[in-house]
Amino acid sequence: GNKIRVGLVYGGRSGEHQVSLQTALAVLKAFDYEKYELIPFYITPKGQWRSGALLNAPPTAVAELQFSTDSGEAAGSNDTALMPVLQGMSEIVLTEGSAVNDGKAIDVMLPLLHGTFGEDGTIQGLFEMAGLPYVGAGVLASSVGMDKVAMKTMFAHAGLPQVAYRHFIRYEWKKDREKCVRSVEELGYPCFVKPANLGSSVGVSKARDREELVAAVEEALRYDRKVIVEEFVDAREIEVSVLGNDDPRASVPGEILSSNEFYDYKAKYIDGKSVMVIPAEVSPEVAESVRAMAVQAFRSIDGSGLCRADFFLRRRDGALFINEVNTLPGFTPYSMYPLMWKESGVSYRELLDTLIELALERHAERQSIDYGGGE
Ligand code: G1L
Repeated sequence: GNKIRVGLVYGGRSGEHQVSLQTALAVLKAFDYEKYELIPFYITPKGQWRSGALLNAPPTAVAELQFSTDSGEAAGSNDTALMPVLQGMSEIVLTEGSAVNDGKAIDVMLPLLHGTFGEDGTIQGLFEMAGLPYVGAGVLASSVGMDKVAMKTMFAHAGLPQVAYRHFIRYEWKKDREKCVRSVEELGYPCFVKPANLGSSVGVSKARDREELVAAVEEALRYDRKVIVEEFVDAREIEVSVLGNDDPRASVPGEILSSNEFYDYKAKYIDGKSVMVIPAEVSPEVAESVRAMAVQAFRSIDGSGLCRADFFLRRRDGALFINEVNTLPGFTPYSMYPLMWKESGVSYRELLDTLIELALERHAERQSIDYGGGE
């Protein structure tokens, strides 16, 4: 038929392996199979790629997405199994076992991967080299979005307000710790110490004095060679979903309430230990400026497809600061990003439709660019 063939990549060598599997299941359940056909690509925790058979209907459990054989890892396979998979993506389609090739290539890839081998622009680079359209941020926006220091540099250049911060690499810390400490102490205590990479909260700690600062930096250096330290602000956490390419739209803002804030709150959305309030209870003026800033932040990293922009709204004076953007936000139907769109009138299924359309549009535009390789 003339269905759009989507390759879904999930799993991967990261702590978010299970999250990715759960998200893949949710996404596969939401697609309109009258319009799309899906080819699943599962990356095992060891980094082996496994492609599954073409799906014309949604699976029912994550176990169906892992293609596990009784012997565990398939015999004779290893990480280099990536090569045929890549060829499969751009030319033919390899299905479970080895079998069928119906001669039709994949139209668009949808990566659902977190961490060092998926979120930082590497898989996007792989798709670029295979000549495949893919959903979401490109190589540059993905890697900028993965590095807090690079991201803050872009935000600063765009004139977006941010909290004060310092950063250094392991080498500088080892060579002149006093200098690093003095520079950080200009921020005052408490402060937040974080590895520059990683979207998640590993290696992140609050330091209340010099002793805690030293311990926090040593801890953060376990996860990255680059560390960032941020000033503490007593603030509300406001987020906005951004969707589009050159002319992106912003959703209504939402708020994340921490465990000590939501006690007694009659919340509509609860995700583990945090409560999501959508739309956020802010003035129309704050809502407007946070939405405009979210679009500016998306543009500042050269975003495409989507991002979730996270802000601090300082309690003392209502000042807004951009904290970060996430080019691969949580993406189950109960995650902040899709829920903010739902409250803005865009369903989960429509979101997937739009993201696929945006991926194809971006690819078509890039196809028309003259890279100087013609004869
Ligand atoms: F496809 C999108 F929309 F670009 C997309 C891709 C990946 C949205 C959200 C995510 N999120 C993730 O991959 C994850 C880091 C939350 C793991 Cl599932």
